Amino acid sequence: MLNQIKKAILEGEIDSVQDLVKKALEEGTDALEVLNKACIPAVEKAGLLFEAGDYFLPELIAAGEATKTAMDILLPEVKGRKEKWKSVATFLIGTVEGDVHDIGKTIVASMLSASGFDVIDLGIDVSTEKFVETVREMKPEFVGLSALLTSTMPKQKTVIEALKTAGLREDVKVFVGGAPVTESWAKSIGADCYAQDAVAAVKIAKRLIG
Ligand code: B12
Repeated sequence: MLNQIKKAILEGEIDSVQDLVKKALEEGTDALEVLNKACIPAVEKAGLLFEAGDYFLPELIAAGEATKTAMDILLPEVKGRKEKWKSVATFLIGTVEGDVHDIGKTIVASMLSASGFDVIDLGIDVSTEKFVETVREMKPEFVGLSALLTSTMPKQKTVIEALKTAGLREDVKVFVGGAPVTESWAKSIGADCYAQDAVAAVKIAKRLIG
């Protein structure tokens, strides 16, 4: 079943993806297993095929859309399992300006929410000003900046600098993430934390609030 889901995502077959994911859940497969063992590997494979020139943009878009269709079914299942423990912490998250990738960011947001955090998801292509304004208004404990393109990674630094200029930098812990982001990049731009995936992000954020 997981292989069939992978295949359907790679072929961008939204209707089949919907049917197969529902069927997998009905058969008792765990939502996170479907996500981690079928959806993420499939969309990553689409990236490799795109890189190799075997897929063109329409195929990459179709695979992205098919993944999102699967996530629309899977993530409410994950979120629904909210841990009893309720955090007092708010996590503001978004994909930086110029970047429309949101599959990974949305998984991080859902896992944080399922783990008891109050999550404010600003979505994609979020301007630096929007991040700063929202920090000022909502006073979150954490800010997460997602970037999937090497050309948009510098925006993570821009947001950190803008938070400093606004006098808000000391009030928040800044997390950075996204496939091209590394621990050393995070250090070099003055972020507080780097997490390579959603599980690590939850673990680190929980540790920071004790
Ligand atoms: C799907 C996809 C798309 C979809 C996005 C759909 C969507 N709604 O997100 C579409 C088709 C729209 C797209 C568009 C483009 N894409 Co694209 N895309 C991808 C692809 C295949 C998968 C990304 C993904 O979802 N991965 C799965 C998720 C689960 O992983 P993830 O995002 O890394 O997230 C995990 C961690 O990184 C981390 N994380 C993520 N965010 C955050 C945030 C925080 C705070 C933390 C702590 C952790 C964290 O946790 C997540 C979960 O575990 C990648 C290839 C790849 N392997 O990354 C290319 C890729 C990123 N895209 C690429 C390119 C070039 C583009 C385009 C420029 C193509 C074009 N010519 O137009 C456009 C850019 C549009 C724009 N302005 O943003 C390149 C980037 C190359 C580079 N060096 O910058 C890649 C690497 C493909 C390639 N190999 O060439 N893309």
